[in-house]
Amino acid sequence: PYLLVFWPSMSHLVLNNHTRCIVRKIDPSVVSSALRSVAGLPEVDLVRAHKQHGELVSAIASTGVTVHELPSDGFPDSVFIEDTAVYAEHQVCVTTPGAPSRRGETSRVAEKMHELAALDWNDMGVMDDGLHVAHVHDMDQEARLDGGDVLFTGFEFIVGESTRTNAAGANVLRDCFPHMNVLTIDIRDCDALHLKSACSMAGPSHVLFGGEMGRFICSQVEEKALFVYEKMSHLPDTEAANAIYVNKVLIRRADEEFPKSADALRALAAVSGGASECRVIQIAADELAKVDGALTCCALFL
Ligand code: CIR
Repeated sequence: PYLLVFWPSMSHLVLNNHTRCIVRKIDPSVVSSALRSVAGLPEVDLVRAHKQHGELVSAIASTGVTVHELPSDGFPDSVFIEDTAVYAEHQVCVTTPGAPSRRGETSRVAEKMHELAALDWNDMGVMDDGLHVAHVHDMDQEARLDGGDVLFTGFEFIVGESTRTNAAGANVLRDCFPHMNVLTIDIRDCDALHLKSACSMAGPSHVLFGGEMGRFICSQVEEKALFVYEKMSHLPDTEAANAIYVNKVLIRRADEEFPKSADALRALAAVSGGASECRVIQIAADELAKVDGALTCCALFL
């Protein structure tokens, strides 16, 4: 890996300039029919799930982005909108999710992306290059890609090859973003669903990892990444490492949900660009976590 001198400020620019976020309502069928990797956990409590999701959406809105909320369209997992598209630098790649039951989720998301691209992207005053939308299924019928397996660090993509995302999926990302490094990590032997089940960006040039799986991903990043990241933080709990950093706000799991990680979580704001610069919002999200939902999976930032 090598370090470009302008790298930290580039990452800062990318992570702190989001203007829109697309979220999706929770479908009531999440209780009976959402995919879940761990059998035997209690059922999702729909009332609590709505409350926690509402708090997350409010936290997202407080970062200054315009929030667009899509209907759930009867899909049990559609609230996990992150899996249906990847965005970076004016380019959207609508995915083909790995789970067959989730493929129908993409049409509503694609429709919204095309609407934004056609109608008002250029009015945002931030970008002058429009918004481009590509579809994985147009590029490779065999490719499978879940957005939860894609970590965009600001300069390169880190992609987990998982039970949901295949090598062809990572290749489509390379085609979609030809000027960006796409490194892959085989996580099929790990015990969480997606790459971002155990890592996320906690600030510009600051990657957060959690648990055993996080240690493995971290070692792979050190070996394979094109860039040296300024901070690599590690938490004892895998799930606590899934946080949202956007526009100088860190939205992360609540202290009381992960007492073992609480001290390290509290320290994050200080390293994510200085405590005064980074506002922290704690969110409890254990309801949707019963069906493998993390914080990042409920939002698509543009
Ligand atoms: C699934 O198994 O597809 C959903 N129950 C959970 C998806 C979570 N997605 C994410 O973290 N990106």
